[in-house]
Amino acid sequence: MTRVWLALGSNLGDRARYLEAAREALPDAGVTVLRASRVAETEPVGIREQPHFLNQVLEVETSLEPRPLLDSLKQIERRLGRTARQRWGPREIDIDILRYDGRIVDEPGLHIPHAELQNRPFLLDLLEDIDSR
Ligand code: PH2
Ligand code: MG
Ligand code: MG
Repeated sequence: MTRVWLALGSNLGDRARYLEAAREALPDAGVTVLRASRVAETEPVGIREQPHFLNQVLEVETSLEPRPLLDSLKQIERRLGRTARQRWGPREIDIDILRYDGRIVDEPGLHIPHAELQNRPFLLDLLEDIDSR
């Protein structure tokens, strides 16, 4: 089992419900949620003209390797009805891998630690928040 940190994000539709649905879908994908941060409303980064996000960070445990984990997370996004495809644009639900144990992965479409982690203070904030849980 490996300790992994995920970020959930939503800025379309019933944002809180999308985060909840993502949390509920993880166990069937072989991902156990150990701790969840608070849910934060955050200003959009990258493309600023879009609705505010709800973001949350999860500490999870899984036996999936990074690539199969990524595939499973994308499958959950699709199943929950993610339609938006624009890079950094609005989306119903986004599930990103922030950290995978201490592993560094740099492959097409898969960068761990998450490439934007240091540019999104709210993610660092939520990672810290988890430790108070
Ligand atoms: N995700 C993005 C682009 N911009 N901004 C905030 N506040 N939160 C996000 O999760 C986010 C974003 C692309 O994944
Ligand atoms: Mg993202
Ligand atoms: Mg993503």
